[in-house]
Amino acid sequence: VNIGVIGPGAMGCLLAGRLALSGQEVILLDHQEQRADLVDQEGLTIEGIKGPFRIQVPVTVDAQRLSKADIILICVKAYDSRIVAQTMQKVNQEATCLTLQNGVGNMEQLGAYLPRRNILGGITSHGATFLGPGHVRHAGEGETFIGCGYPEESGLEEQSQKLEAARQMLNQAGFITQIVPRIKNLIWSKLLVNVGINALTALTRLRNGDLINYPGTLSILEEAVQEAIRVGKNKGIEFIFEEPLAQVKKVCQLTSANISSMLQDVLRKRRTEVDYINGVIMEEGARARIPTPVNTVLTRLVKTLEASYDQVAVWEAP
Ligand code: KPL
Repeated sequence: VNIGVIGPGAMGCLLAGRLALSGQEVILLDHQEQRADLVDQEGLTIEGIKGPFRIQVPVTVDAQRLSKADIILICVKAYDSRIVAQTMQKVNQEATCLTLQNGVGNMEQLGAYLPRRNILGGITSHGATFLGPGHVRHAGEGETFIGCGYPEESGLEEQSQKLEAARQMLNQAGFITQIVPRIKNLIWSKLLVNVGINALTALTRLRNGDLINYPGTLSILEEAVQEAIRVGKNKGIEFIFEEPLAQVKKVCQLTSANISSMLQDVLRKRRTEVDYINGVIMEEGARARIPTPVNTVLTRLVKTLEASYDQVAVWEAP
């Protein structure tokens, strides 16, 4: 199969690198010409698990080069999903589109522009840290689950063919992947993890594991996740973990040395995905009249942090 990966961030580079290393045909789409040229010439460097290795992958800013792709992996930040969907609408509507992005709302954005029968959703708990253009550290291994984004839009046979092709592609690259019938429950289950960890690490600059070592962050994490559980249950979400809060704490332990993706964004003074994580709980909570004070505060603080990147006051003790 001919694979397109959109977004040369930590996950995009990791996936493109490992897919290419396993002998599959991959092309990586970037939107920054200079960076694309650099990585196209120098290749991808992947450290950490199974690394370090360097692998040549074609990188382009020309979306047309994905017009023949059979499958496209969407690895941009959640706030860029719409522009990617609009681009692919012009370039290639036939490809299967797989999103493994963080947050809620990505499948919906893709489904607004692309044939819904082609949209697959998924979650992955592989940890990847961006070290520089084309340079990432594979920080932690985890499971990957995929499922149809819109199971009602196509026949069972078509769905299982698409899912099986995506699973084989990922498995061949060493990302052990399982197929599930309803991906929404998984996306919301992963959302709980990001609700508990991401904003708090971005605000405190702690690593994931430290959040449960301090009573202050531990109780904020617990309250944020409990609000999200209430909002999700009200929407009919069936969380895949028996004890979702215990699972979030387990992920803190399992990824204890990780710098969460939101803290990575803040350290690089980039926009974060808070609107698609804690912001979703805040908004869905307001719609359903479920109070979400903790997620509201977390969202507003992270938005303030983003808005004040260039205005950091440094106070010196007298
Ligand atoms: O998904 C993650 C992220 O950083 O976005 C976790 C699971 C919290 C790992 O760091």
